[in-house]
This record gives sequence, C-alpha cells and structure tokens, in this order.
Amino acid sequence: MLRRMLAATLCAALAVTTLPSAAFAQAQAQAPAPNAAQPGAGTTLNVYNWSDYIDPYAVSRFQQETGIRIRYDVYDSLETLEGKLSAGRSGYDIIVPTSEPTFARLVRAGALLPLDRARIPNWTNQDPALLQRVASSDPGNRFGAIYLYGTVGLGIRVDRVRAALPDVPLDSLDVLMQPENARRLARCGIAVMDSAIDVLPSVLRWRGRDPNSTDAADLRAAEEALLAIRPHVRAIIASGNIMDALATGEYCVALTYSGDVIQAQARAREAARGVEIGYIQPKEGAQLWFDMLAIPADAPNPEAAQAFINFVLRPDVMAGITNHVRYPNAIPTATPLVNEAVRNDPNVYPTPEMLGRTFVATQLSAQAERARSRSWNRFRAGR
Ligand code: N2P
Repeated sequence: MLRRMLAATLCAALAVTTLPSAAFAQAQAQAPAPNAAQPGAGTTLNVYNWSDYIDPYAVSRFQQETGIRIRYDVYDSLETLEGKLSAGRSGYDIIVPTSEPTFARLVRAGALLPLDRARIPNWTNQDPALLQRVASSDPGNRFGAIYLYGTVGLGIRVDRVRAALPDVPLDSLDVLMQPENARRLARCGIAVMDSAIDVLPSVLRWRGRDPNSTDAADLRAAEEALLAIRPHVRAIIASGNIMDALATGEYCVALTYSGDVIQAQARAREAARGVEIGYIQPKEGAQLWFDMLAIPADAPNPEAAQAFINFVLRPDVMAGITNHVRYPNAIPTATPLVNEAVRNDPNVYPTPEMLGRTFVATQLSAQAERARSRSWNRFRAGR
C-alpha cells in the first residue's frame, strides 16, 4: 500500500545520493570494536538523513558508546526520499521525513514502526508544545520524535544584492520573485532548490494564495510567477549543492532551507574571503517545517534505531547537532548548551514574532501533488 501511495504522489525522483561526506568517512573509519556487553553491539544501523544535517561527532560517539556501527546515506529533497521509499525495502532503520507532507503520508500508510517509549526515556526531553504542533501529522505522536526544524527563505550575498537592488527592502520574497529584481540579480547568480514540495507553498503564499491550495487557478498563478523569473534563474539544483556554492559566492540569491543558509554564512566567514551571507525569512509568511526521526516498518534493526533516537534526544548531543548544522531543536534543556551566537540568532531560533509569520504545509491529495509536480517540471524546463 505504501508503495502505491508514494508512487502515486511522486514527483520526478532524483537519484539517491549514497556517498558519505568526508566527515562520515572519517567517523565510520573510527567504528569501535564491538563490545559484547552492550545490547546491539556489533550490529549495523542504517541511517538515511538529509545532507549536512548532523554533527559527525554525534555519529562517532554513538558508535563508541553502543558498539553499533552506523552506515549513513544522505538525500537532499523530499522527492528523493519518497522515491527511495516508494521502491520498497529501503533497508534503512532511521529516516528523517518532514512532518508535512512526507511523514504524515508514511504514518497514514502504516509504513512506520510505532516508537517504544520505554526504550526512549529521553523522549520527555522534547518540548510538549512543539510535539503538539506535529501531532496533526501523527495523532498521539506515536511514530516520530522531532529532530530539527526551520523555515524556507532566501540566502543572499549581502553586498551584491544591495548593489543590484539599492532601493529594495531585503525582507520579502519580492527580492527574488519580482521579475524586475530577478532580472537585476541574474548576473550575480540565482539558484532555486529543486523541490516542488518545498518551494511551491512559499510561492503560493507570496502570490497571496493559500499555500496549501489545490485550486487549479492558484497553482497556475504560482507557475506563472515562477516562469516569469525563469529566464533569470541560473540553477534549479539539489538543496545540498546550494550551500557550498552560496558560501563561495557563486550565487547571490538562493531559495532554500534556513539552516543551510546559516551554515553557508558560517563557512563563508571561516574562509574570510569577503563573502557575507544573510538570510531573509519572507515577511509575507515563511514555510515552517519539522523534520522527524522515524523508523520504517521494515527496518532491519529497530532496536538499534530506538537506541539512536534516544541518544539523539540527549540535550548534550542535540546541542552539538544544532551548533554544527544551525537548525533549532525541540529540546529546551539543550538550549543553554548551544553556543550563544547560534542560540541568539533569530534566523536559527526564530523569535515568537517571526514564528507568528510562518505557515505549515498540509498533506495534499495524490492528484494535487501530481499537478504541482507538472507545474514544477514546466518551471524547470522554462516553458
Ligand atoms: C539539510 C536540509 C534540511 C531540511 N541540509 C529540510 N527539511
């Protein structure tokens, strides 16, 4: 059933990325000798997570503490994750789908294992108010723990954008979506992450429509808006490829995930080559999303998966992850352990006022998803 449900709603799935980053190659090389005294020691945990989305130290520490070896693959769009899962028997023990639409769809399809809270004592570290927010995708919070959350917005190379658009306030999707602005930014490089699921809601909202609309006229309006800027867009690429290119100054505007922009900002500062990156959370309403730690129903090693979730929900581990990837977590006791500059950055931890200007996506019908995917393909093709 899952296979059919997902296949029916799939947008063009990209090839799955399975190459671990250098950091992981290193962490994996340090895999510990199995300790027979530890339950699960000597087994392998297969993790499928977003790219640039964990602290490599957390991976090596889990391996050292438990004797469980981690095999780690990455994806960088929900379309890719759904494509992998729809093929069936993914072989993964941990996946990290966004609460809407992918996680909700997996919950409904019976494709996830209920979490055994007795094995996850750190469950209670999560903020009940945030758990409540994701309960609409998972009544009773039975199938997922909150990993990290964030928004969708614009990464900008501040000096270039200021120079190209001296009179434009840098607080709205207008910077990219007004065709005249896009035209003026074309030379310094515009990139849009390749995901209908995670881009169309923001464009609909920018057009003053319901971001979750399934109305054909609304979708046409969003598509027209995208096509109007298409001649000025240099790249529609995987989100994972945007971060480095933004950090090195290859693009001056990128529509992507908040923490990816803040990571690019940190990398650019480290490189000290005069590239200053900023993040714009669109004032007309930014998409707020939550990524969930979940276990596929057919996971080969569910015990190790529960141990991993429990480990990640530790405040010290979570703080390390937030420090590294610049996305906020849902564990209040982790916050004091997060570096001050990260903790006080409103683009990482949005203020209540900023949260008030967000919206969340909801699940769409398979038919609506297909219509969105067709629109997206026309945007990609430029016609
Ligand atoms: C990490 C991107 C994360 C999140 N590179 C999108 N839900």
